[in-house]
Amino acid sequence: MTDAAIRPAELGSLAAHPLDPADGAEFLAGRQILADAGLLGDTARFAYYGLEEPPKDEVLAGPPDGRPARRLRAFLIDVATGESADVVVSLDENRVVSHRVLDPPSDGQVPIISEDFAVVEEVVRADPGWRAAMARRGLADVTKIRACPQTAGKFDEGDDERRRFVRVLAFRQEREHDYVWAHPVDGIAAYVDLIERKVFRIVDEFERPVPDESGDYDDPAVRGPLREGLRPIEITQPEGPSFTLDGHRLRWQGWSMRVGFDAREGLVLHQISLDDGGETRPLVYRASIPELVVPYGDPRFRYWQAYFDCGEYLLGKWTNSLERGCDCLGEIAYLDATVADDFGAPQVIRNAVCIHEEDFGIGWKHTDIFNGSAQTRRQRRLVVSSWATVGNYDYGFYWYFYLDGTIEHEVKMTGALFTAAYPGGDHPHSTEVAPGLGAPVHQHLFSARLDMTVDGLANAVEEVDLAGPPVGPGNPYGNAIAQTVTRLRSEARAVRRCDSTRARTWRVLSTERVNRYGRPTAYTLYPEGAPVLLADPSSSVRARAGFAANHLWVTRYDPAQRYPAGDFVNQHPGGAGLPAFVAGDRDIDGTDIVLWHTFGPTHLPRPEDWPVMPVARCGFTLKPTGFFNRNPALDVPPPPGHC
Ligand SMILES: [Cu+2]
Repeated sequence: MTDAAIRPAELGSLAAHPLDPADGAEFLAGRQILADAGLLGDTARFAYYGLEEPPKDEVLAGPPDGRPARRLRAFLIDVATGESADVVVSLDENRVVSHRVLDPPSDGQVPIISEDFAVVEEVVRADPGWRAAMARRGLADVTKIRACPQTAGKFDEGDDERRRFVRVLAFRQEREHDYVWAHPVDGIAAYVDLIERKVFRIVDEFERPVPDESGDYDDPAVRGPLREGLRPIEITQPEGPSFTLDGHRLRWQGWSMRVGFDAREGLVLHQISLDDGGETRPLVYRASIPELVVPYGDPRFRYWQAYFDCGEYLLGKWTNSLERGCDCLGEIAYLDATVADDFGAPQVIRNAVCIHEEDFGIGWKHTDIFNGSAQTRRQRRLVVSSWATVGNYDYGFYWYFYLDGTIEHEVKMTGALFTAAYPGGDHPHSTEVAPGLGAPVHQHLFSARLDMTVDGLANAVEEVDLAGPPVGPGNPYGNAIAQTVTRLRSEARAVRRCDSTRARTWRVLSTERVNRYGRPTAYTLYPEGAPVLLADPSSSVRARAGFAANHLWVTRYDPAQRYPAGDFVNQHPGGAGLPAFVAGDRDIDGTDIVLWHTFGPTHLPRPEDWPVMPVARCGFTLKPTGFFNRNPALDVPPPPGHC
């Protein structure tokens, strides 16, 4: 792409609020500032480009002149030299605000860029050593081998420290439509230096036959005949939906929020609040899933396999365009998203965010045996969702808002398993999912960043356990169940794990407001309690994904602390992010705090997950706990005409 193709739009930006995502005009204006500052030579690429959100106090105070201050952050890389920089530009002041050149051995590398994928395939196919290794496996025609670049992680590999590189696995694709995940070429990895554009090492440990059975589920011969008997389900809302969308501001049944988007985090929600009898009560200032790590448990030559889908691959950039009737049913409102390509040029993802409401079964119901009352109310929920495809997996991120004040986050995981040749026998690290085809065990560990504002900025966190105390004077018959409430007063003390044997939850409370019982208004985080990171404490991935070693972290709000594994995750040596954030052990009692919650499955693949995986779900729930004085859904009217 030539520079002439990229010009600031005539139209100007449409951003109306400081938290609105950067739009195309802004990306181009920022790009011009970077070009004028001499930072965009022919070999410069954007590894990240997005809104640099203003600090919270500025947003809450409102812009002094009524116009939001707009800044953009870019991670730039010179693909000829590898020099990378973290740059912030001010669109209002038309200048570069900060420019820091990275030192990759200590800072890490900027994320993978789109052109890396094409470069890698070209490089390995041209490499004589790799070609010879493939020929030995009977794969002489390298045009029929697809290269799958994987982030390198960080291991003690001597002089590789300064290289920007990926480790490349191979899959056979004999015909254009072959499903490559069915045909892994196992035992070999090529390490490709992305700057030198060459293979600098080949690890060739073993050879196994390439599994041959097709997994192409588009092929009727593979899929089999389609089942019959599914009659139509139509969802109609004759009076339209019950929500309103004004720019990025969404309102529904007392809920209010701003729907944002970022190339790294994907869907971001801001300023979630609830209207309670005419009063706007804040709950969450910002909610997102800023990291997702997928560490694999195969100890052989692919021991390094662990993807940080946000920090290394920019999950939001791979967001799908959704289709009404396929991805979302009912009365849908869509928001487009704008991301930047490698050259900083805006790319619009049409229908990136889906907003709709769903009937959700019974909300509450009671048949009273004494007064004869028989009442039923329907539950429904507002759904804000988006989907991203990162490599072999597809992830749907769903935020749900209910009539009773509950917030839920659900991730739906589907797509293709990452595969290898099955080693045979009963293998502890993988499952045979097709003849000779193995799927290694792995984890999907998400980090939710929940910048809480329960009835204001002054919040605190309590851990609540439920257990049966031993028989004694206070429990003579042994039937007692008691709650143990522990205030988590500092960051170090708030590094916690789930305990499902005690129904452990974490309560975020206001230190300034009480309910009619004199107790703090609160919301409670209900975790699922799946395992944290299973890698050994001495492992590289444990150092780099320290956040995933615990279910809960609480930090004092700091606008610079946005990413649980740190700003530059790719090839980072470890220790960044949450472990570093809490090292100062700041006070978190009665102040502006951020909750970080690790969740997600440990996935031992099943044959039923092949060739495409049925959606698996994970997530967490936030429920009002004395935030209201009674059931807030008592005012939901009965279903018209039926009950
Ligand atoms: Cu999985």
